[in-house]
Amino acid sequence: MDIRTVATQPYSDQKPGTSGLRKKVPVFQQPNYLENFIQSIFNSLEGYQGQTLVVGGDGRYYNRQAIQIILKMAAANGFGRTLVGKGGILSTPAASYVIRKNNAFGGIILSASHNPGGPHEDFGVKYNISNGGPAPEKVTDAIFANSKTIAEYHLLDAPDVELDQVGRFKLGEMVVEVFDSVSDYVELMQSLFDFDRIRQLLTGGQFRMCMDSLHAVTGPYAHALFEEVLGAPAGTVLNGVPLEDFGGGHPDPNLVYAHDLVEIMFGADAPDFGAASDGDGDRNMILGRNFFVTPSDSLAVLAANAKLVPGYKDGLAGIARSMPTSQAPDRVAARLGIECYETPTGWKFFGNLLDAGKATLCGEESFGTGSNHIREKDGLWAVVFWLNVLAVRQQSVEQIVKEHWQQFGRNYYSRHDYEAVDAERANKLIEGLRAKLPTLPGQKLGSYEVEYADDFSYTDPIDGSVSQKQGVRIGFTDGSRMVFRLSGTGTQGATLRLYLESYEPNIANHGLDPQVALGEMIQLADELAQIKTLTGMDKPTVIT
Ligand code: G16
Repeated sequence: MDIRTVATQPYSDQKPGTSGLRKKVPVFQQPNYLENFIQSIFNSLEGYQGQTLVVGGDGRYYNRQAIQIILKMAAANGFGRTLVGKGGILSTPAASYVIRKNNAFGGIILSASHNPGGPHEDFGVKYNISNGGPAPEKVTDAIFANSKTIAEYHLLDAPDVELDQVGRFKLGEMVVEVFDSVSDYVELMQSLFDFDRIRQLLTGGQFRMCMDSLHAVTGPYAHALFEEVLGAPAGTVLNGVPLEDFGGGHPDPNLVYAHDLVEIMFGADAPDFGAASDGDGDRNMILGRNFFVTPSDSLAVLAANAKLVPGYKDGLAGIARSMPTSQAPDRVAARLGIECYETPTGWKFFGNLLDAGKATLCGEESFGTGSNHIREKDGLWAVVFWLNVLAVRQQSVEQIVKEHWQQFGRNYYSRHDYEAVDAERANKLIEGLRAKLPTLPGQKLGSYEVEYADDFSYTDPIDGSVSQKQGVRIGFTDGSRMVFRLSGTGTQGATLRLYLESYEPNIANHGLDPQVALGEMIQLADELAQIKTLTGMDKPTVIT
């Protein structure tokens, strides 16, 4: 078999975003586009000769074709072994675990996460390092730099690998192991949670749950975990067959896109517990009967109840949350006497804190929760964590969250997304805000007084690396905040995200709709940033 060196021209748009390179499928299908990016990844790495690479994706359209190309390129570039999920499928958390468990050099995960899939929808490529987590900025910067000067790539001329059969194959000098990651993942969950107690809850006849896999990657994992191992009745997992186009849906676990589940959980005779996860299985949404748990509250509740769960019974080293996530977890950390770290948006920023043992639980407002068991957020892990807490406390989701608010106060929270905005207008909006920042502190805005106004900058406490311009934040003297930033995961125009938060210590005021509680802030944000005028939109496209 021959290694072929192919001459190529650089593309100028291969800068990885918040979580890898995400583009429409036809962009990836341009001649040499995927190959350039993969070779740029390899070119930015050192010392991988003979080492192991993990490869898999969320099963979306173009997953299989991309995997064949990546395997042939890995073989031509000198990797010794690749571990590939059966059928090309690996959830992002499972990939992180497999990298760690096998001491792999790294992994390539193919996913555009919660974005739709299909011939004209989204695809993505992300490189994870040996700790199992997304590559930090210094690596993604190097990949981008390589992509701008690339002149050739290497590919093995060989027939396609059989992806649907578990086994060991040779591709040139490289060994390809196709394996099924479901049992590994179930074992990992078993090592952290009290499966006996959860099984009692799920088989006791009193408690019903519903898990919506949105026709994405978690289907096989969820069937095995909830129905086969934990004893929940067949049919507990909805939309559990991964499809290349996610059944035409938007595999994003929020109140807008997980509408089947929302109808069930807010309908008559609703189950006690509902959950959904996203395209690649790292996000989660938690619902009780007629009750939505915001991701920020979910992190805070899990942290406050961690001692009830075997894997975390010895306490937490610290908590970490992304900057736009609400400050509810900070209150729990303060009560527990541990640190709460505030990082930029992007799971990659948690990696160093987890590796250094500074944080045990991490979470983001964008429906991501996870822990030091791997280096990615983990949708099903969050669901099992909640089940463990429910099994021990024998209360409803709503009771648990409301008691939490009684103890810690309620952080009202909402995110307003304005999707597919003209990129120039979106940048103008952010630039306009940046220009106003120096004048804001001390100013009265409605009934609020600005305490600070800045563009978030983060210095990693472990390696000292600095990440600037991570979101415009305006903090008020009563602890309320508004944050503006542009998404780094979209593939069409720009997405403006407005994050709003206010703190309410008084139990008597805990029953408001967040849009009402945050009403004045929403108004102020529009006046300050001229959102309606500059986006040309009357209202957000998605509110979570
Ligand atoms: C990715 C990142 C998350 C981030 C989210 C939203 O999640 O891993 O850390 O919070 O994108 O990012 P943005 O606001 O820039 O769109 P996922 O699930 O898409 O991989």
